[in-house]
Amino acid sequence: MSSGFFDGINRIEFEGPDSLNPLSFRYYNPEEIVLGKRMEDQLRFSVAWWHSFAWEGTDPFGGPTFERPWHPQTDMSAARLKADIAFELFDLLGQPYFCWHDADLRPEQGNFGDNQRTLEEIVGYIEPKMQSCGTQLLWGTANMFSHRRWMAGASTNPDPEVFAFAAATVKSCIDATHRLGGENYVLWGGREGYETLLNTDLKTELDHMGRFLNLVVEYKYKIGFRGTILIEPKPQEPSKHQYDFDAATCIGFLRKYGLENEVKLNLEQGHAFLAGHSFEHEIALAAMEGMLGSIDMNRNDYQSGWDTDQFPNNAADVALAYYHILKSGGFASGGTNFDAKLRRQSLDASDLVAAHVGAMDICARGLKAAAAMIEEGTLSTELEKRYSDWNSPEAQAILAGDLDEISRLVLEKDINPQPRSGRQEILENYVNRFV
Ligand code: XLS
Ligand code: NI
Ligand code: NI
Repeated sequence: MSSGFFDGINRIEFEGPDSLNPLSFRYYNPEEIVLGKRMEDQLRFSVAWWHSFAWEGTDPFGGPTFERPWHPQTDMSAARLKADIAFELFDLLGQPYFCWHDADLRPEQGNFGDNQRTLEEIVGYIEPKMQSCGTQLLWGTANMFSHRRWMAGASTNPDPEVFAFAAATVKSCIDATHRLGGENYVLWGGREGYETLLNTDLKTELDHMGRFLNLVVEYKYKIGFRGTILIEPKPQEPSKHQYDFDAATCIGFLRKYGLENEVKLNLEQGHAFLAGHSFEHEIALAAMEGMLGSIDMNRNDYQSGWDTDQFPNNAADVALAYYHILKSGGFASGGTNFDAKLRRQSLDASDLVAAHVGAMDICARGLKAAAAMIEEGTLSTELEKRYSDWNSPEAQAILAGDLDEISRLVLEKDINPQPRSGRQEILENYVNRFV
């Protein structure tokens, strides 16, 4: 029985690029084969429970704007109604995956025992819905940043009781993820960082964060959870500085604490932007190290300097992200999670549907463009050409030499390198043929 929230909206169908129906897919055709796989299996779309259902439309200056039937979210009957409506959206979109934080699923109870009990209760409510709807869990995670107990960090908190509370909370969330067949488990450390170095012992905090992550990995094996553990880089916001600054910082952290073969990265477009990187930079770097796990596909506003979490709508940006994902072999356990929220004036149920439809379509366009660039091959050929001089035995001898030998070689052969074009505009023009 439907809740009526989406009344008047039918299941979204693929109608092709000429369709004028705003609630249809023009590019996302789940069955179409892209680089040998169904498009749905390449993209692995996921709806984020927090932005789409838990967030009430607040901003730093204003209260809730949405007034959904399940607001305020203070009791378990609201949590169940929210779940009913979430699955109605998954059905409308034909959504293969979703993601949650514990705090999105059920109200905060104020103590660990009740938090764990109500989480189990709502997981028991969701489980049969997943079976009938066919939507799977991409990842679960713990919200260890909203409640005031986390204000000075979770695993990096100076108070050992907060570390313990965080460990117990993550255990309950991995248990729930495992029970629901989740394919990954995410840790994003919004409060794992600092406001001021004046009160912060960097070494103690980082060592505790490293120990915490090792506890998580040990527990994963203990219960036989087969999903991938992911951490999510972000440079700042809400903390002034966050330890998981960007992909490179996270990779160094994982190596330091012996986790480089156990943990991968969940990369978010808006976070890359905040770190002063492009999204494809973060993806290419993680992929190069074999640590690309999953992506949060949203965008930031170009004029405001914070994480505005908007739905993606730029085919060119998205195409370059998927280019690097496909180049690295595509997603394994990861997927494309829309960690994106409506604008707070977008009040209608149709806005929520349209946001996802548009995002899925733009990602499908980007994916197809990326696949076409790979199949056509010019970018790869150009890249190989640019480095091809390194293939000669003389060039390899340079890498094997010492500084004395190399300097003799430069003198003997009178080496005097002539700069060559980087061909950037030609390559950019090439990419624009596909997007
Ligand atoms: C916040 C993060 C968060 C994580 C999950 O900026 O993107 O939503 O994805 O905790
Ligand atoms: Ni984010
Ligand atoms: Ni995210």
